[in-house]
Amino acid sequence: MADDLRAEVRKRAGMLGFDVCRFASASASWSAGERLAHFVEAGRHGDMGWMETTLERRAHPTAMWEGARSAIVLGLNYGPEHDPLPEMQDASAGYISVYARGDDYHEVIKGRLKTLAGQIAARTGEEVKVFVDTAPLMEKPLAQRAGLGWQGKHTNLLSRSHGNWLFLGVILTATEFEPDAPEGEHCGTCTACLDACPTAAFPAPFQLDARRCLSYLTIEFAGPWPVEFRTAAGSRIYGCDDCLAVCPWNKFAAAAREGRVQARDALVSPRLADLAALDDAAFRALFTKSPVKRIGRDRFVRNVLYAIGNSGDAEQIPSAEALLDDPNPVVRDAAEWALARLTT
Ligand code: B12
Ligand code: SF4
Ligand code: SF4
Repeated sequence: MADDLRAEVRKRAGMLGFDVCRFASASASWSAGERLAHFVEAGRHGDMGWMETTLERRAHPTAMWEGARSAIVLGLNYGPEHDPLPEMQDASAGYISVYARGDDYHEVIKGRLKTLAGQIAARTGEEVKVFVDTAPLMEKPLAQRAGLGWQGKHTNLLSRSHGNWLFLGVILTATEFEPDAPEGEHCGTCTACLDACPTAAFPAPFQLDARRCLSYLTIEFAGPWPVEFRTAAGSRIYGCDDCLAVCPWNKFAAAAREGRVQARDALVSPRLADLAALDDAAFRALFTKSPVKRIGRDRFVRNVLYAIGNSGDAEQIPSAEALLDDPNPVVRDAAEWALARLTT
């Protein structure tokens, strides 16, 4: 497809607020599908049963949509104003990961992808489909192929120009666009992310065992956690940023331009005692339009109670006591555990 259409797509992507827009083949073969199969066979997806049930379609873009020829991969920078990790020194506050401090990125990105995809379809007359996170498409290997960056030893996609804080979105199209050059790997001998992980979730560089990852445990996993992870979680109550935040490539990162993904004050170092007291309605009100809302009050309060147990702060005891009779058994178990940690 002519270079002028590629340039126009890039320009329109920029106008829609995307920080990067690059092109890749969606039909060329890759090894990512085999690696995904290995990940699932080893059980590393844990309770994310949707990874197993969609395995075949997820393995390659053309397995999901036979007609896919090109991928337009978009990146939206959600960089924080400053290194977020020192916030965890305040043990009476909860730590919400940077990606979840503003509006839900799915909502922010999806509409813009649809707008851009509509414009491309109008120009090419060919079919397009849009993806952000939830569909059975491996977005990171596609982004690497398009040259947005590379999958680091922590398995996330990072970039020489944006560091580690990029949301990804993809448009698949039946049109053949000239691909951009893929990005190579620039981790070298660095192991900062592997060393920083509080739960040793990397069985090897470039591989993650999601079952050990605090992002999985706080967001995806509904049950009571093994004690090993409760203590390792510290004050992390939604997601985890350690492996991203320690990466030396963040020296090239800039703060997010997009206001909707910037942090809301209420979601930076919120008081654990306030969060533990949230009922369903107050939880929904606090997390309106936030991705945190998706996990529901019970799972969130479970996370808050683990953080209370780790706080070493006797003033948190009444918050745990107040939840000993909670209707939810996982919350009750977390309250008992937190209380035992603070009183024995
Ligand atoms: C499932 C999932 C998770 C799971 C599993 C994460 C994972 N690393 O797989 C959990 C819940 C843990 C998770 C956590 C997070 N997630 Co998530 N998640 C996804 C999702 C839906 C699918 C990812 C997937 O396919 N995983 C399966 C594994 C097998 O895939 P993979 O990581 O690409 O695996 C590669 C490597 O393991 C490697 N590999 C395997 N073996 C070997 C061997 C060798 C020798 C080599 C070289 C490589 C290699 O090759 C594989 C294929 O490329 C994507 C959205 C999407 N549809 O793609 C978002 C996505 C990856 N998540 C995202 C984010 C932001 C996060 C968090 C940062 C959120 C947070 N702050 O808490 C954390 C990061 C944790 C981490 N270190 O990965 C972003 C990442 C953006 C980016 N720049 O990379 C995505 C792309 C969503 C989006 N649209 O923006 N996530
Ligand atoms: S997000 Fe946290 S727990 Fe998960 S791999 Fe990275 S550092 Fe480890
Ligand atoms: S911290 Fe080091 S090893 Fe990890 S992704 Fe960044 S450069 Fe690669």
